[in-house]
Amino acid sequence: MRLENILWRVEETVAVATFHRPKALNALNSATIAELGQVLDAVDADRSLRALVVTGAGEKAFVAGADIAEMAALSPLEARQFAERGERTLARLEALRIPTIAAVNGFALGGGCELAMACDLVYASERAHFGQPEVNLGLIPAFGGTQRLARRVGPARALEIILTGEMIDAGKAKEIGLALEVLPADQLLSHALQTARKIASRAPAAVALAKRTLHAGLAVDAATAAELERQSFALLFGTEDTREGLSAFLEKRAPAFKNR
Ligand code: CO8
Repeated sequence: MRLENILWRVEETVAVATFHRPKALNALNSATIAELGQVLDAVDADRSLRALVVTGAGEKAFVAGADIAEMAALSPLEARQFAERGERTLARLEALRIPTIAAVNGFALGGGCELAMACDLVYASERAHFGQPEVNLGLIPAFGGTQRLARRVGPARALEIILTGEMIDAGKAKEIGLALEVLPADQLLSHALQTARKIASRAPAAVALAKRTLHAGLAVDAATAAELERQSFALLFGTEDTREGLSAFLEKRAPAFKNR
């Protein structure tokens, strides 16, 4: 992978993608969105990976939004293409086989807040601020923000955040369910990695199907969702790891999952 704006590292079975554009508070320009696409390709291709942590470089920002300087020059057609590429890439991130954790270390605004919400779990540092400030720029969220925020915090809170364009701090983000936990800045990444490693130690097919079933279920009616859940549950009985997990419990030993 040739990446300039995302730092990429793998620690055993956990990958860490760190957005790194110091001159623009890690804002997402089209090159960075394309690089995120490459990162997702790499995750898809590496079956040994079990979790992905997404964070921002530096002490100030997670990702301060889409790149405003780049957006200022867009025609309507180009703006549509930019929004489409961003939205599709975040939809791919959301649908990734392995769980994803956003470690929000600072400003998560606009496209940055949308990036965090495309991750399964969101942890925030005490320094984090979230917001959808697009209306201050004469814009609206366009990387899925209106929909994901409404689903995470309810339509009324989402509208309050989107229509005022004001930031909320980490404590408020936790109170409304946008962040799961607030951690001291120096403990954020280790907490995210610890959670990632815990997930990585569980049966991989069960983890992947639990995620997929939850997301698929949210898009359909309750009866169809229940049927999807039953099918996923049944499917797992064809895997060695499920047999191993059940036997290990009965034999009072730790399971040794092999991703089979
Ligand atoms: N894009 C480009 N550059 C940025 C961005 C950004 N989003 N945010 C900050 N920067 C740059 C600044 O211009 C500044 O550059 P320079 O040093 O060259 O002047 C540098 O980063 C540092 O920023 P500040 O000096 O402003 O730092 P402060 O600590 O004073 O303020 C803030 C920090 C509050 C985060 C402030 O920078 C800010 O308000 N940034 C913009 C946040 C924002 O509005 N984000 C939303 C963008 S819109 C969006 O994301 C829409 C998504 C859907 C797009 C659809 C496309 C069609």
